[in-house]
Amino acid sequence: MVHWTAEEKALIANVWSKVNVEECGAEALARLLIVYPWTQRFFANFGNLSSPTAILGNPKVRAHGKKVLTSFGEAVKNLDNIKATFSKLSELHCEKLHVDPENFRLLGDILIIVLAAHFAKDFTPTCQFAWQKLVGVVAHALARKYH
Ligand code: HNI
Repeated sequence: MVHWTAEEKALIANVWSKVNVEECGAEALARLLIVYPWTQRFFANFGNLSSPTAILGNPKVRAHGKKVLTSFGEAVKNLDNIKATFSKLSELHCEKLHVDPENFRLLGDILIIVLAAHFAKDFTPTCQFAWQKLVGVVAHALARKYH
């Protein structure tokens, strides 16, 4: 099981307490779809994704980004129990949606970039280390049903 130091927990909690899940979630999902365009194929029913402007202004992308980051927040609240927390979601993404687990890693890295941009002062290398570890554990937990 992953071990979290008290410092890592504090660094994660501090940044999370400042996160606006609607704004950051929308930005993270939009960036994923723009930077890694093949991820668009999972969202064929989201309407117009034909350009960065269209993606950034797409209300379905916004709403889904918020949903995803809100769900990510469950990991923040359950750092010592992430696998169980995402067990059902892993089933959904693996068995129903067939999302390639590599995409969980890509979204994690995108989230790091969004947080670094929004919270530059707080996002020290040590803080990034803790977050990098967190997005890795989340990606692993979501991919679990593939193993
Ligand atoms: Ni994901 C639906 C959480 C990464 C593709 N996803 C969800 C839902 C949650 C969620 C919550 C809604 C479930 C429900 O309706 O019961 N997704 C998460 C989390 C991460 C993540 C916490 C990573 C941190 N999802 C990804 C990635 C992709 C992805 C990387 C594809 C690139 N997710 C989907 C798709 C759906 C989805 C597709 C269904 C969308 C819809 O409503 O049609």
